[in-house]
Amino acid sequence: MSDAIRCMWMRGGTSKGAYFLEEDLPAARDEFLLRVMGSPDARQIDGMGGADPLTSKVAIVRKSSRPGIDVDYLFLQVSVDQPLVSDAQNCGNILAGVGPFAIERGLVIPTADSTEVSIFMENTGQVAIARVPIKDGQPDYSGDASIDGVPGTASAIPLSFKDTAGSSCGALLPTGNVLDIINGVNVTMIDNGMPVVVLRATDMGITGQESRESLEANADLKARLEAIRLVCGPLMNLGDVSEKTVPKMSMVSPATNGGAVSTRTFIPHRCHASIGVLGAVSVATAGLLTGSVANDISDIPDGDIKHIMIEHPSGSTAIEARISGDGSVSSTAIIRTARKLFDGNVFS
Ligand code: NQM
Repeated sequence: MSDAIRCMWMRGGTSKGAYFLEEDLPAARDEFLLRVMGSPDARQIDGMGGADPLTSKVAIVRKSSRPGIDVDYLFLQVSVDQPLVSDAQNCGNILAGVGPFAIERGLVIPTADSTEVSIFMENTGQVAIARVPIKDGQPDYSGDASIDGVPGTASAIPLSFKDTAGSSCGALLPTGNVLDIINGVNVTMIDNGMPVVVLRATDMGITGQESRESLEANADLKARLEAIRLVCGPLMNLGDVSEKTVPKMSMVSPATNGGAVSTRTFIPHRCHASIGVLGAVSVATAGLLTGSVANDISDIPDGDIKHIMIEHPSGSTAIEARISGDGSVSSTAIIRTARKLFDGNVFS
């Protein structure tokens, strides 16, 4: 293959990847995407991928035919070192680039100085609303918002989510329990937009303040996490997860920088440099649930609109959670930023 395919490279939140219009993709899609990223290869030397799961991501976007929805977004994770392209998870960071991309490609006509883009997330069948700042009829990427894990500032793109409970697992608590014991370890299996197994860091023999590098070098910890994950997958209605990137494994400990809780998250075989958007929403939700492994160590603010700071190796991520009368989370929101990095043709 050597065809030129139209592609935009964007940073979305704390991730980076290739954005395509669905109509531009060849029929042998997965084979093409593996060639584009340079997978499988730990260094992705023969492709555009950044040798990290967070920079080996793809968004496929098309105009939506669903009532009230502007665009449909399919997220694909291209494995770095295996010949795998997976749609088994969503990505709230790459989502941050979808609104600007849709405007850049003319799928959404911008209005005034900010435009709302409604996005159907095909991986989980749910809707997100992105508010994209506009200048001179185009997305305005420059601004003064900063997010931990990304140097410098850019314009804020608020993302809001509704009805994310049970996105992939069918229920917020797929086992019906707020706490289960797997391989002798207390866990909370939860899905509020991203399937996550929440564990206490101390139960896994770490403090929860270690660096990404030192956790990735801890072979014993990684083996224990993976053994627990493989048991949790079927219990979370995800089937055999040995070749899936869900559930994520988030080890929690008390916050040390004024946040609600501190996290170290495996996604699932590399430790996240920060934490995924929907992963953070799921961990924040676990912190709200009495009896979960995160509840008694999370410092949750009062009120029906809560700003919950999830600490991670690069700083923290603030989640806004709206609580309904019955105490459940009715909607969540987060500020992300995005940047157009390249627009042109990619070759396979
Ligand atoms: O949880 C990484 C990321 C993600 C996913 C991952 C994400 C989310 O940081 O919504 O954004 O967990 O694989 O891009």
